[in-house]
Amino acid sequence: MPKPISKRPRSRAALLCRDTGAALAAALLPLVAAAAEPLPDKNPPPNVVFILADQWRGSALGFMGREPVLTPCLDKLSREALVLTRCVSSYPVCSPYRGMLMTGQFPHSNRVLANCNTDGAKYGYELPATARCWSDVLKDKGYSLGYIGKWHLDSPHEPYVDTGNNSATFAWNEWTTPARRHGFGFWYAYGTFDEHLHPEYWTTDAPREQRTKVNQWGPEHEADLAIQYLRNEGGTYRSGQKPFALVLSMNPPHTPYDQVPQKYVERYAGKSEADLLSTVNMNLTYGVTGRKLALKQIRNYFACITGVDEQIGRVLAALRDTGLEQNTLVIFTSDHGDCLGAHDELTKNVHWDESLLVPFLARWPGHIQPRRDDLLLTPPDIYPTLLDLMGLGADIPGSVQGTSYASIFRDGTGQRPSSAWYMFVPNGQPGLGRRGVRTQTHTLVYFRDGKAPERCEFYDNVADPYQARNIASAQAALVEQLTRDELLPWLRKMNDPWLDGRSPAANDEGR
Ligand SMILES: [Ca+2]
Repeated sequence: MPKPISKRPRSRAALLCRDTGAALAAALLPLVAAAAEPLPDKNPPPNVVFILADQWRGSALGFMGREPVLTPCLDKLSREALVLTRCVSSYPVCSPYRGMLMTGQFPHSNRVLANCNTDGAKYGYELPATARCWSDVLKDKGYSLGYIGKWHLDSPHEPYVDTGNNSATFAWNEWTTPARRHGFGFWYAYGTFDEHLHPEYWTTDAPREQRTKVNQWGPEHEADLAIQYLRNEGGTYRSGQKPFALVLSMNPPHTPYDQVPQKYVERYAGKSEADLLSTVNMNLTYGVTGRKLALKQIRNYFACITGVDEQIGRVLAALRDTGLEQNTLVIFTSDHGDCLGAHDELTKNVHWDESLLVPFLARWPGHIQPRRDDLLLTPPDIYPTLLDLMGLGADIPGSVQGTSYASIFRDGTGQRPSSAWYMFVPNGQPGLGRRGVRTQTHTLVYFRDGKAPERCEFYDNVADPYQARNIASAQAALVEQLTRDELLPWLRKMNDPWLDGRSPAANDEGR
């Protein structure tokens, strides 16, 4: 309901009193009243800046005090934001995470069951053009939408685009047709492409054959563009009359880690590799191969993170300088982490915390109480939580399967999940792979390949923070309980074909 018009001059005067002094306000009051100029809504729709990194593990944040990584800009943001200390990626690899982020659905429902590439294309793994993404909702609500950076939600098709990571027989990168951009009117993006010092983009109007090739570190280039989008000089990037949502999707700290400006590597001068890995028990959780990889990569991994942190700082400064800070919801997170050799795992897409847990910070002054919270947020929850926070709860479509935790975001109140789910699906075998749960204290994972007997791993993450001792046999009763009370309800909720095959221990319950 609009407020009575007669009250508006008084509130304008009140504002002026605060900003410029009572005398000036009094002098201007008749003028303001006579003009009857419409005032901005008391609760104008918020803008959104969603910053997504790739392969940034949840422990690699300076303010968390767990790894000696330098993230001064996020350290500052953490004091102004809600920080989720146990945010779970659930299916910790690129396209499945991104599919869930955009649709609010589980992978079995949104058709992004594995990475988008030539193999995945055989099974139709890509974001459907018909999906109702949160960006589609915002577009219908009158938002201007911009997407900068990595998208990775389209299958490559022949003839493959001629980029460095596509060959004649196998491809990753693909152009996103305008019809598949889900409301993003400003487009400066690519599918997936890992030459970080020489990135390539398709612009809004560019055809498939025309890429913009850049000789600048990707995150820095993309931050430059994001800042221009925020400033919007001459209305070049978006409608100045509309609220906006901007996604800034930066590929680093994705491999190859050595493609990073040297100035960020130099921030770690004087520290040995052993210093940089000092918070990790190398003997307990690293095999020979893993230890070698970790020692080789850790400096550059941290350098990538520090460089991206600096770009985030630049974007946040531009938000402040343009006066947009107060009414902009800022989110920073990552699609998954990286084991980087821990547990002898070379990379991601596994159940270990280094792969599974991601950073998550959300800032909206006056609307989200800055604090730390151990909410077990999973990717399908982001869409409904975002819209609910923005006052658009009634516009969340029925297709969304995640849960809104807007009330927990605001002030910590509300019902919480007792676990987060975990999944890996081999291409074309939706009932196989791995399924599990991460609770506040434990990790439970089942492995099924259709050949060897099914097996299970179980970790006490409190007594054993490096997840080094599988206690599935010793704690069989607890495994059974968690399977029955946590894992199976998740699998039923997502109608997982895993349930049709050979069962986890307690799968007969409830059937
Ligand atoms: Ca990724």
